[in-house]
Amino acid sequence: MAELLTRKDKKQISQWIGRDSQLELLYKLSRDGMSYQRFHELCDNKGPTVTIFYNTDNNVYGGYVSDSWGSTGRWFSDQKAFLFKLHSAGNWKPVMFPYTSRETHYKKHDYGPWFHSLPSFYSGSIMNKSADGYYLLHNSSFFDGCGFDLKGETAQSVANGHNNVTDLEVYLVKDGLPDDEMESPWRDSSEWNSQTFQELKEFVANYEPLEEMKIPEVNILLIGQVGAGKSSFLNTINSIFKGGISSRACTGSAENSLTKSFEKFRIRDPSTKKYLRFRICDTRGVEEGLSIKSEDLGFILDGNIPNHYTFNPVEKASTKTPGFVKEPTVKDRIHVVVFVLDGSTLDVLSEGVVSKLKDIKSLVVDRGIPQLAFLTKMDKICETVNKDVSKMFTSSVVEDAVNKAADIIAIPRSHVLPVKNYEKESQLKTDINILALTALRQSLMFADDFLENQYELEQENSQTLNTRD
Ligand SMILES: Nc1nc2c(ncn2[C@@H]2O[C@H](COP(=O)(O)OP(=O)(O)OP(=O)(O)O)[C@@H](O)[C@H]2O)c(=O)[nH]1
Ligand SMILES: [Mg+2]
Repeated sequence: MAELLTRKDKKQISQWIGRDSQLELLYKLSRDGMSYQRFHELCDNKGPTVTIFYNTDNNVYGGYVSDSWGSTGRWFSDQKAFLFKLHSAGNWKPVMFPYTSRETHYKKHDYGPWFHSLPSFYSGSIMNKSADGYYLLHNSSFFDGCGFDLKGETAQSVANGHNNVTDLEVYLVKDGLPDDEMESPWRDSSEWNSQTFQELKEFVANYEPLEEMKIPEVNILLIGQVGAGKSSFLNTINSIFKGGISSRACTGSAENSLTKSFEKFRIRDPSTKKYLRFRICDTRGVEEGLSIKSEDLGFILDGNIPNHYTFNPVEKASTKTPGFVKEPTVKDRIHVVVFVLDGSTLDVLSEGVVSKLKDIKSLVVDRGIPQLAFLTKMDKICETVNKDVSKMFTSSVVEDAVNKAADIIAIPRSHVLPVKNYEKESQLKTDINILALTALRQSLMFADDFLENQYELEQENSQTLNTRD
């Protein structure tokens, strides 16, 4: 029977325990029954365990003990024990409640896994499954704060005030590689070596927009939530070509978007001193309230907004805006849109921001512009990637985040590219370069697809005109 705990949950628990751990399912209420005998048969003397409760309101919470369960009939005190919550009404909201004082858990032959503040079942409380298919677990002293620091939370905030569960699982905690590292990659990638880097760099350096369209460069628009790493991506690409860490666009964290204007950056290849044949267009971030306006965005996509235009949070751009391009041609337009998403905040992305991103997406779709998503800050969600960026495509945490981002923007998973921008580094790193250039190469290829469509359209239109003549 399938385990309910996700890889992300396991990773979080492993981080709280403080060492790389694998979790192996020992006891499962829905499989083994509400039986203290089965619980002790399967869990006694096995080693440290984590117990997870899944309540009927989609709250997931539990407890960890560093010693084995047993049947000796007394309370134990474990300073390494902790309680926690993982999901609140279906949303991932992990909080750990550390040990404070006194005893932490009770080991008796006719009790299930039993913590101070978090009981389960014992011989006097065992009931059958309810008619609705859930299990009524004991709930006196439930999250009353005894033994653990609940950080202001209560039974109400953690579990909606009740301990009726659809399941309960006990996992053995074993030392070992965190199981976010997969044996085979979830996406094929090139070798992580300097040859791959050079090939990608050459592709980008030699890129030319579709010849027939006769435009100097393609425009790649970066759009996304405030602080997602749009400006940092531009800096990352610029650093790669400059050969050292650079900071053309201002980056950092601020309550509202740090980038206030529309900037169409060009990048120069120092070896040829020539400008590369694309522009990376940086914009103000999407946020609730002072966000970039849909009308402004429509003008950007169509090529009406001039370079260096400063977004006005209260007034949208209009034909009276200085420099407004009244009759934009294909060279002024946006040729590919990249949604830049912060991979470390996908779970807490506000509904307001998600709905703004969806509005933007429909503007892009209406115009037939290809779309991609760059998922940044992968180093923040996966320790393995933080230590070694080349583990990006064997990290299950990254794969989960990519799938989630694809769902949010509603684009194919293969169009979501995980990246790691330069931020704390003082020197260039081949693996980071490979990721960023892979993302850029994909954007250029998509831009060419758009140009190809435009060219075909132009051809068809001129044929129609010729036939009429
Ligand atoms: N760890 C980590 N931090 C990143 C990454 N990308 C960006 N950051 C950091 O995130 C913060 C925001 O980055 P920016 O590039 O300014 O974000 P932005 O999307 O341009 O934000 P606004 O202009 O304010 O809308 C900065 O402190 C960056 O250093 C990344 O891949 N990993
Ligand atoms: Mg910015």
